Amino acid sequence: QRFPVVVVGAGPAGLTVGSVLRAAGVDCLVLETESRSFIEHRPRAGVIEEWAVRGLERRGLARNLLERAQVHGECEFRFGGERYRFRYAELSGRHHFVYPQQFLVADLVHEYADVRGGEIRFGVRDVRLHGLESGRPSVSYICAESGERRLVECDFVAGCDGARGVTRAAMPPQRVRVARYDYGVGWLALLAEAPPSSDCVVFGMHRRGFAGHMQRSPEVTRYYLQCPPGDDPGNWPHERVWAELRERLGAAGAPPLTEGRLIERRVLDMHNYVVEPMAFGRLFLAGDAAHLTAPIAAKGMNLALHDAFLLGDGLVARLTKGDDSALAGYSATCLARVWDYQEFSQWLSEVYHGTAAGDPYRAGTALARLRRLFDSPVAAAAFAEQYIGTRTTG
Ligand code: RFL
Repeated sequence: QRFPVVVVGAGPAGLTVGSVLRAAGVDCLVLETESRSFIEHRPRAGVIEEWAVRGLERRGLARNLLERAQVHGECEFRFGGERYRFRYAELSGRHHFVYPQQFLVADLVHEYADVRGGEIRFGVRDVRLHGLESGRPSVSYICAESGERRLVECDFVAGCDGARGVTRAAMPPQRVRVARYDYGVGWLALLAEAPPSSDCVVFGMHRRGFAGHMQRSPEVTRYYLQCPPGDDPGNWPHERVWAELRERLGAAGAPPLTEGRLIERRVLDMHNYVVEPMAFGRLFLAGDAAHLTAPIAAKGMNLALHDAFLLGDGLVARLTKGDDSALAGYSATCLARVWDYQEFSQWLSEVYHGTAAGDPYRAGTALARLRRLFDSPVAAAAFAEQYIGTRTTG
């Protein structure tokens, strides 16, 4: 069997690449280890930057999102027992769209497969890439139904299989550099069956650790609690979670938290990596497969979409017009935004975690960064630009 493009992974990156290809009449095959139902119900991200929404809209992929997403232009920092509203839309002219990742994935699966006629094979096992440096690469996998190994020939492979995928490992170590950064903290990621307790995202900086509140839908709210890396979620029973959230998000005049059943409780160790370059031979990585950004600055899915727009457009230019220029510049263009977001994430991590670091020096500088946002209009404008991701374009 032969397809011009094989996309490994049906996350936001892979499905967007596939949809862009299908819209241009380029055939492709998407391989996914999980089932359709699993990926359409896997909760993760929820905050999408306006430029990414517009990118989806231009490619005909944002109809439901634009109808159903909440639009946000403010966030709130709580520290020293006080609340500080930060009105970033007033400063940047841009908003965030709150739309759970699984809804976007479901929309993209529908558009790619049901509307644009693209093929997805679910439940595949043991995906392997072959001949990436030749002009005729191929991908093989174990088929879910038959248990047999199948081989698909192609011109290009899009490695969109996320942080735990296999495509990154197909790049020879001597040809890529992997830069890593470990924040040394964990976050307990929670989903509560409860309406939001504020009309915007809330960040709590507290000597006991960071806490975050993010709307997902009228019925479900995401919370985060800083914890030791590798902590056991079993150490966090319902009562302890809510007591800690109340303490760390407490501030004068803040509305009380609306409690609810915890439907997700996972410990995420905060670390990042960046693979450079994001291409090897006929393989192009996109999204978390190429770069992981801990959810500190809510950037991961946005970067995945940015890569996918560029990769989809680049593959279309190459396969329909023989124009190689976009693919040649793909890695460098993506990495400019990736490193910009990495730096912001590192800066923001110190703001969130410095207060609880047990080091008065780090606590002092974290507080200085926070105060600067509220007493320097120039610092506030710069923060707004990075928070909403408007500086870099493409
Ligand atoms: P995904 O979404 O991980 O999709 C990869 C797909 O590949 C499949 N797969 C394979 N398929 C075939 N063969 C293999 N060998 C395979 N191995 C894996 C997987 O099953 C999956 O379907 O990667 P993609 O497309 O690059 O998208 C990246 C985003 O999912 C990720 O960056 C975000 O979820 C990060 N993130 C957030 N990003 C934001 O922009 N805003 C947020 O608010 C935000 N919140 C979050 C987040 C990530 C979180 N977690 C769980 C780490 C909140 C959390 C809690």
